[in-house]
Amino acid sequence: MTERAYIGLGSNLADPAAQLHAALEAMAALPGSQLAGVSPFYVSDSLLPGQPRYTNAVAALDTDLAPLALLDALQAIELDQGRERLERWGPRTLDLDILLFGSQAIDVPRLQVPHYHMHARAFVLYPLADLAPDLQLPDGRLLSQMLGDCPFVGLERLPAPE
Ligand code: ROI
Repeated sequence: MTERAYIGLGSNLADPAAQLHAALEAMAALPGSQLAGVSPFYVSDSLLPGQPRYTNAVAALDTDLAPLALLDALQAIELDQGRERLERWGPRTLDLDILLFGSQAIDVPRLQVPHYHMHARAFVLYPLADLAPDLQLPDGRLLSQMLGDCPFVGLERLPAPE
């Protein structure tokens, strides 16, 4: 069955915008998957002090992959783009998070969907709303409500590339 997954992308090392573009190309090439949309890119300070600023975006991916197969594929893309897991929450060349997977709620050790922290992160919610303003989470929460609780502060929306 094809499901629409929303993937959060983030990078704060090694030309972050180029990292995001390369990741989008790799995601578009995944088996049984089609890139259905990409938000604008946003730049913001790291939630942790002392790190370079992050570039973030959200992509919509229509995929026949099962959730854990998609997770494997996204982690392979992260590794391929030089991600090293030096420290938890450390700076990274590429972070790919499954935010939503259709209307499924998933809670296994490797994967929790909806992503736990998305409701509090402007750099996830605003690009997600660019793609799907009327989205509803599996538990019934409306994206529009979550936006109301998460001000657009410190986010800089980059102009669309040519
Ligand atoms: N801060 C921003 N702005 N964007 C991120 O993607 C991001 N990712 C992280 C932490 C370190 C929590 N801060 C972030 O993992």
